[in-house]
Amino acid sequence: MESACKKYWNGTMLSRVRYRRLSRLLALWIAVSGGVAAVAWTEDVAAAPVIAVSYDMPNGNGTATGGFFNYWDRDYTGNGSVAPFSAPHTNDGEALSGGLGDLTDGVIATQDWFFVESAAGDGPYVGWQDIDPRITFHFASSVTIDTVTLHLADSTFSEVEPPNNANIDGTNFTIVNPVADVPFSVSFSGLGFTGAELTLELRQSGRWIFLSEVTFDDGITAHSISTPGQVLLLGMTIVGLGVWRRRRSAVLYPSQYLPSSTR
Ligand SMILES: [Ca+2]
Ligand SMILES: [Ca+2]
Ligand SMILES: [Ca+2]
Repeated sequence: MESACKKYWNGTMLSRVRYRRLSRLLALWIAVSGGVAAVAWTEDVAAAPVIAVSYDMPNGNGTATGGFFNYWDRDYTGNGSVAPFSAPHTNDGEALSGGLGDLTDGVIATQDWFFVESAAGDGPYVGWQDIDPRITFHFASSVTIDTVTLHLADSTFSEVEPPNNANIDGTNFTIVNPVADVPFSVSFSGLGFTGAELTLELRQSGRWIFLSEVTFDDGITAHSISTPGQVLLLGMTIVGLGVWRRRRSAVLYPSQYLPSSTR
């Protein structure tokens, strides 16, 4: 009879009650480990980009303003203020509105302007010579923006330098001219902007401003774990809890104390 009430645990003979207690603790450990590992498996996901649906600004300048090439937003999809109004937009400084172009096409210039620009005016930069460009970005609805990033030229030719500062939605930010004269990006974070329209104004240092892209992100960091990891860890937790509950009942009401008809 005694052997029916004993179990072996790691080579040691245990009473059924102790065995169930131990297995209950093991089940609880598995369940808790699953939950803890699920938390540990959680990864931060980068803040999401915010996409503009259009922007308005003065077109870039070119040979008509003394440029070596033409630095227009030539293929901008909206309207120009000078006939024939649609692309190609080949008029220095004309008002562009209602479209997208070089500043939001995902192409970030990594080379100095004289390698990538041309007389055709379809290079990746927009260049302004005698204008402090005021650029108004429009979004499909009210958005949250934490960070604005500008992708600018900083040329070995001193005629092209970063702007002195950027005014974003009424707040001024100083831009330091990097020591290296190569294209670079500069980000302004902690903006706390909410709205459907954001204005960016660049103030010249007295040189040409060359800008190839403007990006926005919402600064909201999401948390996620991979799907296989979720399934595995959730499974561990459920199975562990299930076994723990069964063992807990068994320990509360050990079978030897139950009427023989229920054993
Ligand atoms: Ca671009
Ligand atoms: Ca261009
Ligand atoms: Ca520099």
